[in-house]
Amino acid sequence: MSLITLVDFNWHGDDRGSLVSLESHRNIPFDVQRVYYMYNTQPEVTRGYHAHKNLQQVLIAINGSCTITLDDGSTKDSVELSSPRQGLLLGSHLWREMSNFSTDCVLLVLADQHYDESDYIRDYDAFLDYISA
Ligand code: T46
Repeated sequence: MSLITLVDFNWHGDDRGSLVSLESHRNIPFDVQRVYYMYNTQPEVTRGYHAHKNLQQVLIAINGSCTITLDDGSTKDSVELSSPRQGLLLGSHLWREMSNFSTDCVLLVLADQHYDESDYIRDYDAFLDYISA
């Protein structure tokens, strides 16, 4: 089974441009508690290298593109995000890496929890121990 769950957002386009709306419990499957975004990430940089104990997120490349690789300890899957009309649903207990950022990439993230460093598992062996416990 693939670890990649993509959501296609409705968009409103006309001769003025395009608009996408994100709403909790409509096209975002949780209460949004936090929004953050990454930009100015250089193509040779890889981010992430962690998992979460209890966090749901939706990742959207609202400009440019990047690759997300997910790992549940036995399977690895990758997806390129390159559309502001599509989000990647990202649950807990998945090791994540982000790479191949285009120089113009803006990666927007909606999260269902406030920032909490104690929710992070930043060591891969500790992640394997955590999910097998
Ligand atoms: C994730 C992937 C997709 C904060 O102070 N508040 C925040 O809300 C976040 C997300 C980060 N930070 C601080 C913590 C670090 O000092 O910003 C710094 C960079 O964070 P980090 O190294 O965790 O960034 P990424 O890109 O490796 O991971 C981020 C999220 O942290 C993570 O939850 O799932 O994006």
